Amino acid sequence: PAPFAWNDPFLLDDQLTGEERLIRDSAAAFAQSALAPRVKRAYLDETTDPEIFREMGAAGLLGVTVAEAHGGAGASYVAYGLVAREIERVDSGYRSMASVQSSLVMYPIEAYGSDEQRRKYLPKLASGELIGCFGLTEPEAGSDPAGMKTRATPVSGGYVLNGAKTWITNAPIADVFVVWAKSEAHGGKVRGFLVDKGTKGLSAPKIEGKLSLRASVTGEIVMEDVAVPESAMLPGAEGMGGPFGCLNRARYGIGWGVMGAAEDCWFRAREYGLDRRQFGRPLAATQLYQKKLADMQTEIALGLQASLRLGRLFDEGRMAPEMVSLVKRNNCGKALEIARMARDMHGGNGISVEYHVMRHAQNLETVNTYEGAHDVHALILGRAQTGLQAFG
Ligand code: TGC
Ligand code: FAD
Repeated sequence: PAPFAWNDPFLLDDQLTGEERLIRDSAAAFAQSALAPRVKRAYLDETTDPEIFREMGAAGLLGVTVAEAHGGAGASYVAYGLVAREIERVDSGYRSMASVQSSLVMYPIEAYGSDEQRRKYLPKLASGELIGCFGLTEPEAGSDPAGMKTRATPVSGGYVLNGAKTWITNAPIADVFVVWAKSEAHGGKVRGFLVDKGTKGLSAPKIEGKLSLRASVTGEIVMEDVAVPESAMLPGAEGMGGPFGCLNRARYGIGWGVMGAAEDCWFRAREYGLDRRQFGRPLAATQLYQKKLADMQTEIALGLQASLRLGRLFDEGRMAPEMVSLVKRNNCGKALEIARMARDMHGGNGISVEYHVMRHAQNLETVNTYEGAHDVHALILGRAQTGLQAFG
């Protein structure tokens, strides 16, 4: 029989191309050298250093799948997933910052934008000189974003935007806001607008007091008679397919990312159990402890294989959104269970920021909710197999 690699049971590494391994290794080096040393302080103080975007840009980690001609890295969806995994191994908030920039801001500009919009924004978003955010959720429209109230009213030469978005990653530090609104000039269909910081009537107050994802800043977007030119509208997207097209990419990256956070919890729980002795032997020598480690190993190995398969399907142009729901939902749910378990296995130490596992568990509460809550993805999958819509 072949030897068993306990920390890579299905030899994931073997299934990657040389380029994917290089990108993975450079993301890992960046995450461990630039992000890991900052995370405890950032989490405790609830601060986000905007400089991180420029550092990620310099490391080539923004816009991984965006074409080189548009300023991105032109790499595969698998490479993008591997980057998300390495960043989230440190903190889900850092992965959030990167995935919003790449999948929710650069992607729609590349996929739906005009040449002028691509030239104006993409190179600077790739370098991290500009920070982007994505405004879909509203105070009264979360799981049901089609219920949004934000309106675009046509005026001479452009539109006036009115409405409020909430729970928006990066908003308080953003330079460019991708905002989704119902356009009166398009029969009430949802259209995307690129709004620059400093536009009159636009503000983005920070949401204080989060107990999760504290290293990533979150805010509102308030729009009071915000006038934008016609050229601010994304020409290539009309209807909810526009924002959902972006969400497919971000959700896919989250599927990989949460496995990074889960692996960090698993490896830490294993180490802790080997070092910590009670009743005259290592905790890791007990049956219950080993069962928990086996559960973690199993779910992570399966979750990574699912992510890899989905990434390959993305790269072949064969992704169906339901596949993304299946992987986003399952990987988030399993990662959250694993992080809570790792917290328990660390005993009292598990509640300290020094041991990292409770920070991951708190973060994963958000990740399990945003980009489609766990149960909402169940309803998407339920609809796909019964033909019956259970949302309403
Ligand atoms: P439904 O009637 O199913 O569809 C309406 C239109 O949208 C199209 N569509 C999709 N297109 C592409 N990809 C998808 N995944 C799509 N899902 C739907 C669909 O074809 C249809 O098009 P058309 O042309 O026929 O009109 O939609 P619904 O209104 O019934 O929606 C139900 C549901 C549950 C699927 C949807 O609303 C949903 O996914 N809710 C979850 C909301 C969500 O994910 N919000 C995320 C906000 S962004 C965020 O959280 C960022 S955090 C990032 C970070 O910090 O990392
Ligand atoms: P609700 O929709 O009110 O759901 C509450 C609960 O009800 C959930 O458990 C849900 O599963 C359940 N539920 C809802 N509908 C049904 C149903 N039909 N049947 C059964 N159960 C149901 N949004 C953005 O647009 N951009 C961002 O950058 C962004 N970043 C975020 C960052 C953070 C830190 C957080 C917390 C959120 C962020 N979000 C962002 C918002 C996020 O996408 C929403 O919180 C999420 O979609 C859920 O919406 P909601 O909070 O309104 O919950």
